[in-house]
Amino acid sequence: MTKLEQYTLDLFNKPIRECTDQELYKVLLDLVRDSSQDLPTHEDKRKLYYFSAEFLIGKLLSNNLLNLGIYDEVNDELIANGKNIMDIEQAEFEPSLGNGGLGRLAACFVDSITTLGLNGDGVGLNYHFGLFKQVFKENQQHAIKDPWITGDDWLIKSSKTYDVPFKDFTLTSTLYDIDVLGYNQNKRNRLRLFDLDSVNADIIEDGTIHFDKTNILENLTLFLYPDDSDHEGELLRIYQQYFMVSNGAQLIIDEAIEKGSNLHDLADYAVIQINDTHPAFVIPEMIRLLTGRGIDFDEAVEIVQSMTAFTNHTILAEALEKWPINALEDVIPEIVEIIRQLDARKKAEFPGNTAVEIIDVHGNVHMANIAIHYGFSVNGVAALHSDILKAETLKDFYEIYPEKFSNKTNGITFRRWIMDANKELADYLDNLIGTEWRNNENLESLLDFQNDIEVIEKLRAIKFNNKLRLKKHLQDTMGVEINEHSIIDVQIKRLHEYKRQQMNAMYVIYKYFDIKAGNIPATPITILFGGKAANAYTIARDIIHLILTLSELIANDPEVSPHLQVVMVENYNVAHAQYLIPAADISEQISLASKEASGTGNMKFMLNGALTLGTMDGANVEIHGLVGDENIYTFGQSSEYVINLYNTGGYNSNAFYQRDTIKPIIDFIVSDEMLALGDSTRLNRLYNDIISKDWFMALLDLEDYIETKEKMLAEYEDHTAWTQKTIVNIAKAGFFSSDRTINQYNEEIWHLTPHKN
Ligand code: 7GP
Repeated sequence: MTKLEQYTLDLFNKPIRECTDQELYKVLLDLVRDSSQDLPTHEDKRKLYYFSAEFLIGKLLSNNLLNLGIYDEVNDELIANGKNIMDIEQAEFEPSLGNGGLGRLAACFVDSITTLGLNGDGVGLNYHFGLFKQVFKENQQHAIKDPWITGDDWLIKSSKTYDVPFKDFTLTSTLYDIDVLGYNQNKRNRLRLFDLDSVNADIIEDGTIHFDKTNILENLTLFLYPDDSDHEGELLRIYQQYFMVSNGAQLIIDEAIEKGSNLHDLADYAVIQINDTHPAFVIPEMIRLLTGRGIDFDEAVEIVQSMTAFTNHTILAEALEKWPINALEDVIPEIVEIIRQLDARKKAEFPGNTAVEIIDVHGNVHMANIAIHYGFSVNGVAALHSDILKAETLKDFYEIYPEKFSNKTNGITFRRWIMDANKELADYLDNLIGTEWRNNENLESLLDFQNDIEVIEKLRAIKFNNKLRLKKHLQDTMGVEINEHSIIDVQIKRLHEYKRQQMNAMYVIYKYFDIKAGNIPATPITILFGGKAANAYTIARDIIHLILTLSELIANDPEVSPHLQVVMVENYNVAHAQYLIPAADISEQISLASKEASGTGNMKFMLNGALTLGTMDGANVEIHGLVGDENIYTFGQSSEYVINLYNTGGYNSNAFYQRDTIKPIIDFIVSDEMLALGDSTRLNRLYNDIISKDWFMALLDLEDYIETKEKMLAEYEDHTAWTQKTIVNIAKAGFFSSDRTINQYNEEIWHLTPHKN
């Protein structure tokens, strides 16, 4: 009897063939969890703790089967019994423990850390509802709760628990672990997610989510990043951050002592990577814990400094966290005391240098500044971003500590983003270039096939199959019908003005006019959007409304709809991405230059044979460098130009709006046709914002964007030449493996010894 048969029988007392997908999901969950638990965790002295408020891990079933090396075996057996993993995996709820790029990066990183045989755990929080679930009603985004903890999930309750002291009470944590498996690795790591036992899901939903944010005892781990636009939300976030780091720091000390540390040598046992500023309180917290255990303050500062490294993920001012010191006083007064001391030291060391002070004259505590002064490493996430940090955002720090700064260009795990998401392509690559790429991510020998007609045809066929797969997925999940013979153009990412979904929507209007004028595209075009807007971010929700309204308008227009379709995928998440990316022809990476720190979707599309339509921003710059001008479509003003425009205040959107090429497009947003379908307040607000502010300069690049996209669509018609470009993109994607990124972190920052199997 096979293992699968045995498990099925034990759980449901019937053969595989007679089980429902839901039942088989439980069987496989048990089987995989048991197999994972059989793998030992690392025992080495030195360990990495990757602290992150987010881990956007996605569904784990097929990924874990893949990493255990039993995917094919299990799937063959299921197929022989009339079942398959794809259907079974529908029963799994996706943990929504992240907002976007930063959280997904953390998920790719823990996969690579384990795959490379490094001793490293993720440390975070176990949010009960994660991020909200997005639903569309009347062409608007509504937010509802997204329960994912069902009992049939990957959480394993541990016996570890810690006390976390706040001003008015002490909270006792519960720790849940999720096993992190590496690809063909015989040791596992873990995600350590701290939680409370007392969570009370008493919430009100009326299109948005309300709950008692002051009831910390019951609500601390209820949601990820609750709206912090009010004071109570702000306090809740401080509670969450401190709860996360205090637990994490206590765990580090515990584990180090177990391995023989005397705490003076703690930095030999542990290195902490803090994923943006959310975990930056770990620095004062670790100092508090060490001094509480008899180490003097100076030495504690030195120890913590030598074991803490910081990554910055954005230059957007609103994301560089600063907390009013009064708010901190209300929650964690002991930590404020330590922060004051840390601040005083730096004020004495750098008198008058207000740009680098931790507590500013308004009484705000700058979290990044704590991390930079009191850590040993600061890195950006793509070459351009790291340069901007040095030259602009963190210039004053760079002058003081040039040796701390480095770049670590982001990466993506190939296990999820090709082996799992695009099996057909992965298997075909095995045939062409052998299976070694699965271990070393080197795909360059694919270039030998650039002129091979058979290969070109096969790659086109795979793309078509992925379009069919996407079509079925959208039918099943949204009841939407797309044309599998169309060009698939995809923009999926959080909704933000700097990412410029509004510019893509402006293109849609341009194309709508063009088709109305009788210019029928040679191949129909499907433009897919996906992404959530923070519920308090009004303009972003207005942009969603614009896209959904355009989608409806075009769908209702028989003249245009056979040639152009616009779909906004509801509740975009990792699972949707795994269908969308392999099916895409065009990868929209159109942020305003200088604003997208890196992007990682851009890498996933490239790896799956889509061509980038992008600005010279973030990692697009490195993609351009690797594939060459002929194999990418770039447009728009440079980051230097844009930074200068901001510095001089020289951008005037209204001057662009007045152009004959632009005015009709923008006016259409508030046309009678649109107002008949859409909400006048939302559309007018957006229109007025664009013509008077346009803070992220969509109009600056609009003409160039339209022209470049048109050129791209025209060139798609030469299918051979297009596919040859996709071959170059796939072949050059190896650089963007997160294994490469993690090797760099390890060699230059963490210094752990890799275990080879
Ligand atoms: C994102 C950046 O916007 C994106 O460009 C980058 O690829 C990603 O991090 C991973 O480095 N930032 C966030 O998701 C975020 O929340 C605020 O930043 C702290």
